[in-house]
Amino acid sequence: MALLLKVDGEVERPATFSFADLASLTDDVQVRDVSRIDPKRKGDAVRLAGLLALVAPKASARYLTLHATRDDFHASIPLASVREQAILIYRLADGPLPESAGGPLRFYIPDFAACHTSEIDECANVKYVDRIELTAQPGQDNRPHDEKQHAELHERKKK
Ligand SMILES: Nc1nc2c(c(=O)[nH]1)N[C@H]1C(S)=C(S)[C@@H](COP(=O)(O)O)O[C@H]1N2
Ligand SMILES: [Mo]
Repeated sequence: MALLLKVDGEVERPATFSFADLASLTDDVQVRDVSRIDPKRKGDAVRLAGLLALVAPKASARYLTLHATRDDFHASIPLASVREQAILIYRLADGPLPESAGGPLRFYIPDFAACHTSEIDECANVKYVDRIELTAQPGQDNRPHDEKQHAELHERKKK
C-alpha cells in the first residue's frame, strides 16, 4: 500500500500512514463528509489529534510543519492553535482524494484566516501533504507574504 504520510520530528514514535491505515482508524477520529464543515469541500477526513495520539508529540513540539514534496510547498504553524481542530482529508467516494482536490492527502483547518493575515491562514491548508514534522521552532515555510506573491502563486498553479 502506497504511503501517504510520514509524521516525524519532536515525537516519541515517528510513523508512516497509508490510505488503509487512515481508513482503519477508530470512528472517533474519522470525520465523515467534510462538506458539513465547509460546503466547498468534499470527502472524508481523519482528525490530526488522532494521528498525534499515535506518534505522541514531545513536550518540546511547538510547531507543525507541513510539507508537500510534489510542488515544494511548505507551511509551519503553531501546534496549539490547530491541534484539536485540524483534519486531513484523504477519501472521496471510497477512493483516494483526487489531486484536483489537493489529494491524495490534504491538510485542512476549519476556521482559517484570510490568506497572509495570520500564521493560521487559508494558505496553510496544504495540498498533497506527504510529511508532517513537529518542531520546537518554526520550520520550513514558503507561503506567500503579500497579495502580489499570493496572486502570482495562484496564477502559476492554474497553468
Ligand atoms: N501544496 C500546496 N498547497 C497549497 C497551495 C500550494 O500552492 N501548494 N496553495 C495554498 C493557498 S495559497 C491557498 S489559498 C489554498 C487554496 O486552496 P483551494 O485551491 O483548494 O481553494 O491552498 C493552499 N495549499
Ligand atoms: Mo492562499
